[in-house]
Parts: sequence; C-alpha cells; structure tokens
Amino acid sequence: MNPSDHQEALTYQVFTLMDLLQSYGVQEIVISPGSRSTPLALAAELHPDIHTHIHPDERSAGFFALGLAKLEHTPVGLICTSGTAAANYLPAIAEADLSHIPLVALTADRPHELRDVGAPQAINQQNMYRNYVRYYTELPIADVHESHPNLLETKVMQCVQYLKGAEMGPVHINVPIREPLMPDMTRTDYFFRSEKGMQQYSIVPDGDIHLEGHGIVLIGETVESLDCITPILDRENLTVIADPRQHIRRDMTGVITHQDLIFNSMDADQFDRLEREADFIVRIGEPLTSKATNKFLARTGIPQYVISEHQALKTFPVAPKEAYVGTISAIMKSIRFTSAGRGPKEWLTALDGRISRRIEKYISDYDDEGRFMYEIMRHTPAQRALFLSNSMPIRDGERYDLENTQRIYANRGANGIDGVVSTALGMAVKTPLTLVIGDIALYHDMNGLIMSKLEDIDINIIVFNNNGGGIFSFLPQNDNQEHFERLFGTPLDLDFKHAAALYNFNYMHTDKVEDITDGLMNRKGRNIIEIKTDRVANAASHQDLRRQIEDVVKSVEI
Ligand SMILES: Cc1ncc(C[n+]2csc(CCOP(=O)(O)OP(=O)(O)O)c2C)c(N)n1
Repeated sequence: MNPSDHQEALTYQVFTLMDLLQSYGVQEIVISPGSRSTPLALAAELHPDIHTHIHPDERSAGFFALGLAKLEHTPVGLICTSGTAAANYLPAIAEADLSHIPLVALTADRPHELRDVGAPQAINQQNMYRNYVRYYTELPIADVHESHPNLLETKVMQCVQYLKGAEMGPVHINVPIREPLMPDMTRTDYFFRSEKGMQQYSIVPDGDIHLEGHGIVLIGETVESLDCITPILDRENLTVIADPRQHIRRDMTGVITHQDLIFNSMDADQFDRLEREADFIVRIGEPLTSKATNKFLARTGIPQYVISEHQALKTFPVAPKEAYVGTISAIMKSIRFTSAGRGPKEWLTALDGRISRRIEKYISDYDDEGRFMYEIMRHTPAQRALFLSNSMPIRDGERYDLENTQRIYANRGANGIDGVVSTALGMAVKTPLTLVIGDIALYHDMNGLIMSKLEDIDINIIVFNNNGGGIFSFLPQNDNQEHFERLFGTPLDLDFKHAAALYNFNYMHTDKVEDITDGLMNRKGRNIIEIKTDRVANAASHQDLRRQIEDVVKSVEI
C-alpha cells in the first residue's frame, strides 16, 4: 500500500469505528495518552458527538469509566496504547463483568510483524481480558479491501449486543495499527452521526408462576428501577428486605433494612419460627451485602426462587429451587401470589423499627466510625448520592442508615478496594456525590484524585483514617496479635492533608461528631474531610452496640 492509501485506510477504519460505536450509544470515552493509540484518540476527540476525558493512569481510567457508566448503565469507551497500559484495565473490567457495566475497551496494539520479536511496548493483548469480557475481537490492519466496511459494521454490531440487556457487560476490541500513525484529520465526513437503535430487551417468562403462602422478598442491586413493582410487593403476605444499594428502600414503606443486624442476632427458636411462618423466599437482583443474611439463606430450608435480570445467574449463597431470568418487573407481574394464615411480616417489620429506635437512643454514647456514619447519612441531603467504599463504610452504611433517603452505591461486584476513588469521581461527573472511604482504599487509588483537578469535578471525600485496614479487627485474624499488625492491620501513617494539597482539594480534619453538619455534608467544590479514628476502639464499640441490638432481637417473643 502506498503511504496515502495507508493513511486513507487507517482514517477510514478508526473514524468509522468511532462513528459506529457512537451511533450505538457510546457517547463518552476515557482516553489515556500513548503513541500507538493516536488514530483512535484523534477519532474520538474529533467526533462531535463523543465527549472525551483524558486520564493519564489506565488503572484509574478503567474505574473512572466504570463510574461514568454506573449511574445509568450507559456504555462508556476506553482507549489506551499498546503494552502494559492495556493490562491496567483488568481490575475495572473484572468489576464491570460482575456488576454488569457496559465498558468498551479499545486497546491499540502493534501490528503482527512486531509481536513476539522483542519490539518495544508489545505484549500479548489477544483476548487478554478473556475471563471477564462478553465479547472480544481484533480488527484487521486497516486496508482498502472492499470487505472492510462490512467487517467493521459486523464487528460493532456484534459487540454492542452486550452493551444492553440480559448479557450486559464489558467488551474488548483490540486494534493493531501500523505506522505512520497520524490519520487524515480533515475526513470528519466519515462521521455520519446517525442513531442506530439498540434493542430494548424485555424478556418475559412464558409460563405462569404461582407462589403460595407467605414470602420473604430479598432485593439486591438491580439495573432496572423497581419503583413500578412496589404495588405488587406491598402485600400482607410479602416481607420485603432491601440491600442498601437497592433504591426501592427510599420509595416504599415497610421495607426492612436492618437485615444484617436481625439475622446476626436471631437465636435458634427465632429461626425456627421464621422457617414455620415463611413458605418461600424470592431473591431479586444481585446477592446482598450482608454476610449474616447470606448465612441465613445458605442454611434455611425455605424454598428459594431467584429472579435475575442477567443471563449470568448468581446463585450465591446457595442454589435456589428455581431461577427466572428476564425483566424483573415483567416476571413479578406474572407471578400469582396467594396467601393464607399468619406470616412473619408483622414481627419482622416491628423488629426493624425497634432496632432503629435502639440505635437512635444509644448511638450518641459513641464517637466511633459507626456514629460518624450515622451522622453523615443524617446530614447528607437526599439528592446527593453516597458512594461507600469496601469494606467498613458499606457495612456501617447498611447498619446505621435509619432514614433510607440517599441513593447508595458501591463496587460490590468484586469488592475491591482498588479504583474506589476513580469510580466515585466518574459518578460525581453526573450527580452530586459524597464518597466515604477508609485510609487504605484512599491510598490505593490516590492517583485517581487527579481527575477531580483536571476536570474540576466536585466531590466530598470523607476518609476514616484509622491507620490501616479496620475491617480485619472484626475478623478471626484479630485473635492472633503476633502477626496481626504486619499482615492485616498494615498501618501506613498517612496524613491526607498532603494528598489534598497535591491535588488541590480543600482539606479539613476532625474527630468531633458535632462537626458533621448539613453545611459540611453539602459543601460544594472538592473536599477531603479526614476523620481520625482508632481501629481497636472502633471494633470494641461496634461490638458493644451490637450487643444492644442483640437484646432487642432476643426480646421478640416466640
Ligand atoms: C484490590 C484489593 N486488595 C485487597 C483487598 C482486601 N481488603 C479488603 S478491605 C481491606 C482494608 C481496607 O482498609 P480501609 O480502606 O482503610 O478500610 P477499613 O477496613 O478501615 O474500613 C483490604 C486490604 C481488596 N478487597 N481489594
């Protein structure tokens, strides 16, 4: 191919690829700088309907894209150069796989003659995310063969099938590019900017499902908004329990949210009563955060039914009797519920209320992370989303949320502490947001803070600095003090005021719960609020309050 043919073919390929992806809904792309990816980056940048973000760190970029996509499950693209740059997307792609987030990784690659020969920045990128993506393809080297347009359309059409619906998740297109790398930037006539419909999936079961008696409906995180099924759930014979990440708990009254404390504290007689009174369990959406609830599910003999909006069925913690895959509201509408006798709804909802009141009464005796979380939630306005990091913030969030007013988000697909800052910042582009995070997780993705500065993204970051991994003090590893600090506690002795200064954040620190006010929680701009706590005292006071709750649960008469 002569040089002008090469440039023409390359320009056609990358401009058309970008235009096709945009026409199927990819309107945002996070680009990390590099040379081999030049034509892809320029194509995205020049496309008038694609908004680009520039992120210099691919690991954080992957999570930033995940955050951009997370709020509405809109597809977001990623562009990086060849080599280890691409490998850095893996953690975010693994999370996207498990949390069904439509990411499109476009990795530039060396052409075939530069692979396996010792050429620089060339690693094996072929299907490198194979365990985590729904679709992989490699484009041919751009050429002028007449089959090329059809091939591009086909590949994009195949890949976008996974950006919506029951198999939604990440996809990977590897793009080998030969030098010279500059496309013809005048050829924006390749951008047709058409809108291609992506099928709106609605899978409806063909049979009639009949569930008789009293049921417990456990609802985890879902892509579909479940507001429309509240009238179906609002029945005498259904006890509804919602995960903190399930927003139905904001809109529906009588939803139980203290399931973790309830299942943690129930004794054998109470479990027996539940077994007698509940005839079935319906599990909707993703598995729940609460360990105690999952333990209960694993051991109960009550027949369980799973309703999954994704083909990749998650049976954790135990395989159900039956599973239905499809649109949740359609499935729920097709279920015939009939009831007789007395179920557990009354005492379970009463118990949920009594736990709230007990927390309310005694919480002010403490000044630990749980108390701070309680105050943070009380003072955060409803329109602000809360992103709660793994591991204690999401658990404390579940435990001490008495008002159920905010939308709560977390990376609970793979439960990683990597990429939390970047995911939260990606989300903060689209909604006012507060991130609550521990010191280790903040350190882990400190690089991610740069996007707040580069794109002027407002965010409130509240860091519980207990100088190490607080979660481990709640685990049996804590019993062996000889190795605990070095292997699990891992104190880092960090003072985040330096991070705040480096990334141009406002900074304040406090150890007084009185400082958690409406004003502080709704502060505009880019803020890091550091709360210094003590891991050992925090674990002890958590156990203390838990004993109070145990008393409440145990006092329920059988
Ligand atoms: C990428 C990754 N590495 C390690 C872990 C294991 N892990 C879970 S929680 C945790 C400590 C977190 O500490 P911090 O962020 O300070 O929060 P805290 O436990 O104090 O709430 C670690 C290392 C993980 N979940 N993800």
